Amino acid sequence: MSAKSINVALIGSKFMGRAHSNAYITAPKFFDLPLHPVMHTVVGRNAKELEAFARRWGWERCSTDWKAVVRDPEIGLVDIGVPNDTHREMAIGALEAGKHVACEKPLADTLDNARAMVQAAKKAKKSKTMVWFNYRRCPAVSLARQIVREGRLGRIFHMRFFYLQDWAGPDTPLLWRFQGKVAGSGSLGDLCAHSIDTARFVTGDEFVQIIGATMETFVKERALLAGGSGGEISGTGAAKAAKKGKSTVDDATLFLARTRGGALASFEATRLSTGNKNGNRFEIHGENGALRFNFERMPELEWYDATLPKHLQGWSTINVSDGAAGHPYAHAWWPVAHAIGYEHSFINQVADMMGLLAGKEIIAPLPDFNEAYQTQRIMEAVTLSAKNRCPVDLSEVK
Ligand code: SOE
Repeated sequence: MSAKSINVALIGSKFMGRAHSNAYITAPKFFDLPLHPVMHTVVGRNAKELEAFARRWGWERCSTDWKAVVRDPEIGLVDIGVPNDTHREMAIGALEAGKHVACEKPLADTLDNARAMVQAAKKAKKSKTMVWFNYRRCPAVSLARQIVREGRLGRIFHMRFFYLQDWAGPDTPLLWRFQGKVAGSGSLGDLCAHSIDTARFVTGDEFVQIIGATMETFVKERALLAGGSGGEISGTGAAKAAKKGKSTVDDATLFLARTRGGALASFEATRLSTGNKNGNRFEIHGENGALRFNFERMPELEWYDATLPKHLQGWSTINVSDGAAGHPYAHAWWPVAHAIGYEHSFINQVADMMGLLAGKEIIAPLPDFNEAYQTQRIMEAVTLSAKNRCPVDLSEVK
């Protein structure tokens, strides 16, 4: 099949740079893509490191000048995988150059910057935008959405989302993720953004009010990394640098919300829940059934059918890997119960991105900038609720 192709420019060569590069390499091998992603240019700050990255991951070119790259007439898709404070400038630059734009979550560091990105996207009529809320493309999460859309839960009373990590102890240095002017927020934007997006994705419900919220910075100061505040989570060795810097983000966020459908929602996100490594979890309780998911058991979705005779009711565990059963994305991967992992949520996303750009039907909706902006509004409402210790109606947050 002579699939058409699109030249991709990836901005970012750290954690997300690797996850996205792997996805561009692998998606064409497992999916029959209507559009082939060509790994044209990778952009980073350090030329020497970047050349090694490009060689390892198969990028044809590399550049330290993102402004020139987003204007390169050969580029069709610009993919932004760098810290949150640079999303706005890069995305708007790419949109003004007529490119399609993919951007890592959260959409931006601040609501104002996110809004500017949405406005630019609206003006750029020929450009499509996509945001990497990758957990939508865990097969179990997409199946949960399908089960809700089939009406099997009935009226939803509770949704409970918790994203529990424990990598940010006092020994973790002052990475960019702890600097409010770079990240915008800590656990809220980094972790809770996923939970908020997943809640809206799976239930199709919308938030009407943040009833109450609290945000906590447990570790007030962290060791400065030699050579600046870069580094990723993997750089969290016991940095015993003498100098320390102030952490200006939340380590943990908890909030309660009410939804348009009348459900009560509770959210918890923390980087200090000792023993939990990447515990992206949810429970959704309806009149006729319930769902449970824990990313640390990624292939599994737990289902409770409350319509069965009482003596037969109990939690069942669905291994969401059966292509013959129509499980989302399973057709592309291995035989049932041959588990896939974290990187496959990104590979599945590239398959859907290429489908979207080719105008084809895709497996799970891809959030565009406006969709991701709704999550950013909810994050802002949470921040206001925590700061002012009061309920915040979403109608007040434009
Ligand atoms: C760090 O908390 C992090 O890498 C997040 O930034 C990702 O979005 C999440 O998928 C894993 O944890």
